Amino acid sequence: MIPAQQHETFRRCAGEEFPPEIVKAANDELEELVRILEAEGVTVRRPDPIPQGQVYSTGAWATTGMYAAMPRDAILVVGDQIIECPMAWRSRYYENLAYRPLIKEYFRNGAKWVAGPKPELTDELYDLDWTESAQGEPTNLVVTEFEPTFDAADFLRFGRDIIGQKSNVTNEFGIEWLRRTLGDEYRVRVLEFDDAHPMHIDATLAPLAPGKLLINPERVPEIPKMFRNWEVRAAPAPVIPDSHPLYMTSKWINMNILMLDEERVVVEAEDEPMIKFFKDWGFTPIPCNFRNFNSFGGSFHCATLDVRRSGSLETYVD
Ligand code: DAV
Repeated sequence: MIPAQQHETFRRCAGEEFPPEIVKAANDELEELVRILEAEGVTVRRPDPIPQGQVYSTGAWATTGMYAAMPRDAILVVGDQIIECPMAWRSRYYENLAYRPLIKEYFRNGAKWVAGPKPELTDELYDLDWTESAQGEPTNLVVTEFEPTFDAADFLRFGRDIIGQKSNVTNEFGIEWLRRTLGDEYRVRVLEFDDAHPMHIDATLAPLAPGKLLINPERVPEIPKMFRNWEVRAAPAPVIPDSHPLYMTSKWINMNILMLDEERVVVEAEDEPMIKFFKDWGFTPIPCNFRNFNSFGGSFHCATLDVRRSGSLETYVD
């Protein structure tokens, strides 16, 4: 995930405030994204800021918050259900509250609203002796099976099929909780990729349209059988320079695009190879500056959460 040349920065700055000039630049980019989405006919709703600097504690531990910039991580929307995720990071314990005013409103208008079991996040949830797994060995994950945890961004929705992965924030317990909560109408299926530090599936696979899948060529050496009837193409290599700060993500955040429908795709404005790639494939790329936002660990998919799309529930994969 975090590029090697940024590890030192992460160690030095973890727990500190993000540099204000990058926050400001990222905010400007977010406003640009809102303008673009609205111009394309999307209804955009924003969360309410919640204080992040205040210390909070469950008794077992105490921390401050991180941010509420990535609705895709905290909230999972499947059909008419809104699911608040039991997230594994202590610094993200209250992130859901930023979305509560919106969720209450959606609930009043008919949505179903459920929340994962509130996790304890005690030391038993974390493998405190975690080490990098050896080449060719199964990936060591930092979360244990102490209690269910997952981030919504470890799941992608393909109609009836919800495709997810185990990661450093999503355990089997959490996946099973989600499977039973969604019930028989959905199939929750788990895939494994070549990713030494999995956290979120949305820089590994991206469904673009029925039958069209974008994959990360480094992490998906073999196309999963369920996509055998799909046209699958590898994302072009990222062009983010080494000098650009990426606090919580790999450069593959370049493939964290947002599909508005089966043709229109929001793409980072400086990512010329990606813009060309989509044009060549018959899509309509819509460029938006987002590189400063990328520094915080996400791009267009992470920064948004589509709560309402038209269409019916269908089966797309084998
Ligand atoms: O490099 O795979 C993606 C994070 C998106 N929420 C990565 C991190």
